[in-house]
Amino acid sequence: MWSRTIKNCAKLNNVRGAVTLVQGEPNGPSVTTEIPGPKSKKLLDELKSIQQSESVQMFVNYDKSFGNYLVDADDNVLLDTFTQISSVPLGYNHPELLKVFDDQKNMKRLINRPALGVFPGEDWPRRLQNIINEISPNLPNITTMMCGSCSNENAFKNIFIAYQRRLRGDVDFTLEEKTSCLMNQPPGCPKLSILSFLNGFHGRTLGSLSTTHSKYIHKIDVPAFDWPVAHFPQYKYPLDEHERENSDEDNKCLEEVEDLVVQYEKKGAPVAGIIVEPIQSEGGDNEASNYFFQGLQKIAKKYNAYFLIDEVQTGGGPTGKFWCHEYFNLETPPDVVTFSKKMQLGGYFHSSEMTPRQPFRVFNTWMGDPGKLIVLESIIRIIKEQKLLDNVVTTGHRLKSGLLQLENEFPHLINSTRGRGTFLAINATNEKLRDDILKRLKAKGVQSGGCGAQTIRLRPALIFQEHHADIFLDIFRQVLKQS
Ligand code: PSZ
Repeated sequence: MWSRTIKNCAKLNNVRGAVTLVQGEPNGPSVTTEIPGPKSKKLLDELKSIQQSESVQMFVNYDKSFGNYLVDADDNVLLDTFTQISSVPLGYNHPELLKVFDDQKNMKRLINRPALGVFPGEDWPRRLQNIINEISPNLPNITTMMCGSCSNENAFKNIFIAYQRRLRGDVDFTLEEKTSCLMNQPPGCPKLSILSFLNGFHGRTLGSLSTTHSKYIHKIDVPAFDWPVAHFPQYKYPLDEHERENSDEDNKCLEEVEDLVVQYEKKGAPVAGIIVEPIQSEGGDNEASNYFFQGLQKIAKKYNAYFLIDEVQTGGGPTGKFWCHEYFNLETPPDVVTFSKKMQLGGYFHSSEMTPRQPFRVFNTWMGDPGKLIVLESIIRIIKEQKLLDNVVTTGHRLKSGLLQLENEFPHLINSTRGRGTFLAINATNEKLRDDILKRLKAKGVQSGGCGAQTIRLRPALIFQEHHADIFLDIFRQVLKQS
């Protein structure tokens, strides 16, 4: 079946005449068992005896998966519009990435994983500088980490450290600070806070979890910091028909942010930082206007709070710009931009002011991974060579206009198409219908994902082209017709 679909694919590309970004992809999805199929179910039983695995949807054959197509253990071929929770930039087994570790020098960077904070390789400064030159959102410094949560977590620490230094000046810590911090007490452990938004998601480690407010199951039973939580704008769609209400909504949310900042200052837990996603992803693909983000940055500046934009899910190109916040026309870069997912390793870009003055304050054993950074270098090269951001914009137009068309055809089932590039979403009229649609899309060979209460989200790879969009839209229409 596999070789047959590959042959068909070559024919299809000739017929359409489109430039194919990855040669040899399957022609389209093909599903021959229920999903999970018998092999996946057997593997699931095995895994269940070892660990909690209720979240597993299927087992994947990572040898056969290719381009935009995921092949499961039962040889079902699925068009992947979800890409491992938005973390696969160039699809599966990209031929150029497969070559990366043929190079023995690269292989040595992979197998000799250093404690980067103490024994970085001789090539490390050059490699980091290249990454900054290639993709930094106008911020001169980078701190590498492992995952999205630990990037935010360490960025918070970095913000608190910088905030306190600004208050204290460049003088030594007092004896009282040094002794009180060992007992988790002020003044060594000051009462500072990070302001975040309802429906935001910034990770699951203890600090980042205090800024995550999407689902109760992520948080329940776990102690949280008493940090301020503001409402994120909830827009009415289509945007051009609700301009006044949506702009009122922006102002209401901005006022609340400012009120909370003042309130927490009075309460003795000043806001040292504001964290926000450019598009709230886990919380339902909620977008906000440039005006809102500009206003947020103004408030941050007015009250000396650092402005952190979490690009863990939006970063790396899926919105059509490398960083989604490039759309916002901010008057200066944010103070911190965190990343992970499509970037392969975690970390954050930041201003020089944020760099701690003493060693070992933002630190851990690995602090990132040179092996992953080398993969990222190739990813960035391919994004540029193949103009993949242009592809995202082109495919995004096709997908978005297709979704709007479907909204018109099935207004009783779906509404509120939104998003940028191929980072798109649409609401079902209720949660049950949404779950049902996702299930039936999968049965017809489309792997997609949900977020928020009733949203279907699209997170394809940057190599998702118009012909993939057409396959998706066609199957989506079939599913809606049967609803
Ligand atoms: O259920 C989960 O733990 C999920 S599902 C999707 C994510 C996590 N996304 C992770 C994420 C994110 O989308 C944003 C905007 N910020 C931080 C994170 C945390 O990244 P990880 O999962 O790498 O720790």
